Amino acid sequence: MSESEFKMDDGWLEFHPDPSIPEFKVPAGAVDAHCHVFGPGDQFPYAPERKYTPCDASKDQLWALRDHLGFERNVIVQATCHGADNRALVDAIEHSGGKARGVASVKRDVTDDELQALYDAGVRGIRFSFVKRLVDVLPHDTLKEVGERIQAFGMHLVIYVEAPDLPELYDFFSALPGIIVFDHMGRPDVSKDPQGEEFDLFIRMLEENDNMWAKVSCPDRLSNDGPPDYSDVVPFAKRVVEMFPERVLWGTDWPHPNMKSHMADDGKLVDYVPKIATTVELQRKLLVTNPMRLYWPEEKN
Ligand code: 0GY
Repeated sequence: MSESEFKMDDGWLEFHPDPSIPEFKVPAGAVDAHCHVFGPGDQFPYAPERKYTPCDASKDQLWALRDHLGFERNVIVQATCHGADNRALVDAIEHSGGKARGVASVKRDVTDDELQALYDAGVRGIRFSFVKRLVDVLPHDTLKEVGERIQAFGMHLVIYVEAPDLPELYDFFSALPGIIVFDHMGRPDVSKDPQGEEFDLFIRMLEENDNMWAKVSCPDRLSNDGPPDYSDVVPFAKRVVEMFPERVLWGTDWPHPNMKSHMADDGKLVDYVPKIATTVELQRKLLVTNPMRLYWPEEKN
């Protein structure tokens, strides 16, 4: 199918209709630790404040992709297009047969009962976006307050931020409690040097804060070289995987919301994994041990 055939009216692309079967066989028990469900919009409406409208992407389509790629579990992450309405996310987790857990978004006035209900449904993380094009207000105060409160629930923070904004947020993030997961390695500009000043700051933050984790996901969002190799992103992700093998996660990002440049073939994204995690041991940590430790800690593996 050509790109134009699955391009939506507003320019955002729909997910790949026919992803390839990956050549890389993921280890048994692998977790796709960053993916989404969207809508369906007539059942679970998109947030009025959203900055883009995604294509509907149902839980059943996500389970089909999981099986197609050889994964066993999913961590479903709330994206900004659903705002703090986590109903689609919770519905998916509750219908996953225990094979999915979640990362939700909440407002500052979330009650303890609501946090407990999210936990009981399978939510283990709360996400905050500092990506300016996606939110109306940067959530410093909410993050600080909610970040403290979720510790008692056994939940962790997930932060979406872009590299140019890290210098001014470095001290703020470093003072936050508990585990903090950074989406997509803090979105480095991969036209820069992977050993250069900008990415060094992200690396230094993880070195200085052993409560911080990174998702080495989304080469398709970061790459200028593009598919199928995403070769310009490889040295960035490889560096993180090798320096912090116990604190990295990976996910497809299906259905790749808000993408206009190209739509990733999810099978080829899986084939990217052995380029950044080059040994069986690193692959197992990235895809199994680490996400299980964070999202299913009660299951020893
Ligand atoms: C974007 C939009 C989002 C991205 C993600 O996981 C993601 O990459 O959710 C969002 O949160 O709405 O343009 O990066």
